[in-house]
Amino acid sequence: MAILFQSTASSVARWRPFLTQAWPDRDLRFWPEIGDKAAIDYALVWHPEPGLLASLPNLKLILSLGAGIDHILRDPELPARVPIVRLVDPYMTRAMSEYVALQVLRLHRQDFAYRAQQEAAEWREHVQKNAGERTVGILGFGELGQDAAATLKALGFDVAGWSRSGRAVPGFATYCGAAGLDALLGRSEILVSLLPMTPETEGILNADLFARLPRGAGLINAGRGRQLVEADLLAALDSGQVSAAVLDVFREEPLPASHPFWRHPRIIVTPHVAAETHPPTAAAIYALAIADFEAGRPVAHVIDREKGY
Ligand code: NDP
Ligand code: OXD
Repeated sequence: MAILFQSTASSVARWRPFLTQAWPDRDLRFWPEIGDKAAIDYALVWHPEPGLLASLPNLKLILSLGAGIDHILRDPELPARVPIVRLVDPYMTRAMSEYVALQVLRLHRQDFAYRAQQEAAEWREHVQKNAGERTVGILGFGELGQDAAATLKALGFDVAGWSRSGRAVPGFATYCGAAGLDALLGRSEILVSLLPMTPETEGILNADLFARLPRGAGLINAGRGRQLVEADLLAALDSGQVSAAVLDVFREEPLPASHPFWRHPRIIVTPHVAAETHPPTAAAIYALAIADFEAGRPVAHVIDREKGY
């Protein structure tokens, strides 16, 4: 009954004490020293190499070391029968809301313009709206999107969300489908993407979408890098259709040093840190998931492979 932890070497060192505390009596295997594969029942993984999970003949549960599970689903040999659990951790959710609030305020308060003016020692005021006069549209209105929305609402912003189902969320206008996306984009001066990576969301942040935003809108992408068509963003920044962008996720990570985003005056790059997995709280969540599984209770946040998130 062993539990495998697979991630980078630095993550193994960071997680080891918390996993040992969560399961003092279990046989824990830390990648790459995994021992007898047949003994492994559970696997906690981040970007597992293709074929690894299929090579564990008695695997019962796959647990993602993040909220997203695209890093698992990309494996063509992924065992079809094994449930996949994604991470929903209030600690991480709050971290994402902090990030979104910081970046929305940066765009709302015209921080890009004032930073550029400081470089040029230029003293010049810009007309400033109040938060209540600004709509923030959130693509992906799930765990992270809804908490970010509540945080922004507390700051006074008008917030609306777009999701697959369009399910009602008290206190917010919600949209779904192509017509709903159109309606949301039309009113979003700041657009935040917190979408999971699926075939439907790949490339969704493209020229056509930017054209439907109010002119000069700001963009924040903390979902996944492959959702953004990078050349379309650069063109939209050049034309002024998008005034500035804050990007936390990229098609290629780490973002190559030669990438134009690093030096663009109206792009802020953060290195996929909007909401990092937090080992102390996450370890307790994984322990509960495995305990529920072993007791025959329903396990929370098992993903729907059909939907892809
Ligand atoms: P959830 O599953 O709780 O929410 C996903 C939301 O996206 C849901 O509202 C869902 O709709 C909506 N959605 C999915 N597909 C579509 C679609 N095709 N069209 C419209 N809406 C869609 O996920 P989380 O909020 O926990 O996480 C979201 C993503 O954030 C993760 O998958 C990951 O990619 C990213 N992330 C990034 C981090 C970072 O540090 N940058 C950290 C953590 C996560 P519905 O409500 O109808 O199901
Ligand atoms: C996640 C992430 O999916 O950090 O949790 O991107």
